[in-house]
Amino acid sequence: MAEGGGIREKLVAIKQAWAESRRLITGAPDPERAARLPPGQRLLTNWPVLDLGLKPAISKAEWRLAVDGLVANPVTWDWETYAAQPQIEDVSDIHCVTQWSRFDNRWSGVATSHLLSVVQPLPHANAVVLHGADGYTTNITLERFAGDDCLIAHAHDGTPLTRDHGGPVRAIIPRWYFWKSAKWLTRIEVVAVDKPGFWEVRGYHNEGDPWTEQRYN
Ligand SMILES: Nc1nc2c(c(=O)[nH]1)N[C@H]1C(S)=C(S)[C@@H](COP(=O)(O)O)O[C@H]1N2
Ligand SMILES: [Mo]
Repeated sequence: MAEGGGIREKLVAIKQAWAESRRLITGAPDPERAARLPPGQRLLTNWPVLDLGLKPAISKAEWRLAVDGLVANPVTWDWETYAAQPQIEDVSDIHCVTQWSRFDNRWSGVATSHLLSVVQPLPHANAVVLHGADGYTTNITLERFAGDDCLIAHAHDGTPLTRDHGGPVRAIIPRWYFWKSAKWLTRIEVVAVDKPGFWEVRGYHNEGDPWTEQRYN
């Protein structure tokens, strides 16, 4: 009985420790995860689809990415040229202005810093306008666009981007709200004077930092 009593004590101690750490309680505060969730956001594990109701169907064969405006070396990449560029992976969190966030998205594609090194923005270039094949546009400062977590992405968690999520290629700008991450990316316009995009002219903030809730202006 002495041994059985010892086991019982251990089991009680384990469960007591669980109670102290609030183990198994759904929604128990997890400081690490809470610190990653910007104010006013809730965490999802699924991945909602948001767009203007128009989802262009673009095959890899017909897809082109034009980079023009204030650059020394404008380019138009077809799929083969894009795929031949150095590829990177980056894991980042999505924060949508409609209050959902999704952690740990693994993006594959070409670093925006690499793209900029190819096209060589001119000294008076300050911002880029990303154009989607659905007519969508969004603006970002050149400095933010050049961030080392920003990609021209073709895959998410190892799977080619679906048409719903902006395939074959979309922008990923992790430190801003997700509306800055243009889907069906076909043109990057480098400009001197910031040019508000589709949502930016409709009341969304010109920047979009989730941590200071730059949702609307
Ligand atoms: N081309 C294009 N890109 C877009 C949009 C759009 O309507 N068209 N919507 C933006 C918004 S508001 C969000 S929240 C995200 C949604 O991306 P998802 O559908 O992959 O979740 O795409 C952004 N990029
Ligand atoms: Mo959005």
